[in-house]
Amino acid sequence: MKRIYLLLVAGVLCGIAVFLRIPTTVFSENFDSLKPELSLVDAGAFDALNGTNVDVLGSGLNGYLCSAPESDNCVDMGGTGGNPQATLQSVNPIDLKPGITYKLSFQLIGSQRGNTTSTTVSFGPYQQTFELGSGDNKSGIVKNEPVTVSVPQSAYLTFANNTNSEQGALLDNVSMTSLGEGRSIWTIPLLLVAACFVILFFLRPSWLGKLG
Ligand SMILES: [Ca+2]
Repeated sequence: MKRIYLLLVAGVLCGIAVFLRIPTTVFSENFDSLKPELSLVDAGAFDALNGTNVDVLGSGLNGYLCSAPESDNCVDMGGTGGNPQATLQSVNPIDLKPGITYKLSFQLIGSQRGNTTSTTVSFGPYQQTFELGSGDNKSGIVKNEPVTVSVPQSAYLTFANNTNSEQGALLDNVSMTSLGEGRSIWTIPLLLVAACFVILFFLRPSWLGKLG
């Protein structure tokens, strides 16, 4: 066996170990732990801003409107009474760092009640407006939309209803993961194996010969 191969293998293993990353969940809300209720100024990990309100729909309260792919509870971006034109914002800002890819997912579906809705989603550099027909359960389904920044910033995730109506788009399954911060569980084992190859490299050639 050529000894230099040992170093090459160790180098490759170290490279894999250093670049191996796992996604980390930085935000997650499916509204399912909330009690379905009308005219709420907060909904789980979100607050309704500026005196607006939302409805949490679910079992016993129009839960049938939370159509697939949504499930159990969802949020009606048009609240009830007062100012129903909701601006729903994450309670806490999320720190965004350069070099890390944040992947945003959420489900916005049409009102299911005959009217068209418009909802703007903002998060750091990401901004998108979704015009959804009543039964449109596809156009507002966003999965793993990558968001990156060039300078560090702290950003709120915001869903803003653009129409003054009590029948808004329906929101569910909001989540965000970051790729680039969390180490894989394989990192340490890979580094240990690489270290073994380096040790073999420094063994005396006569010893190594006995290994084949
Ligand atoms: Ca839900």
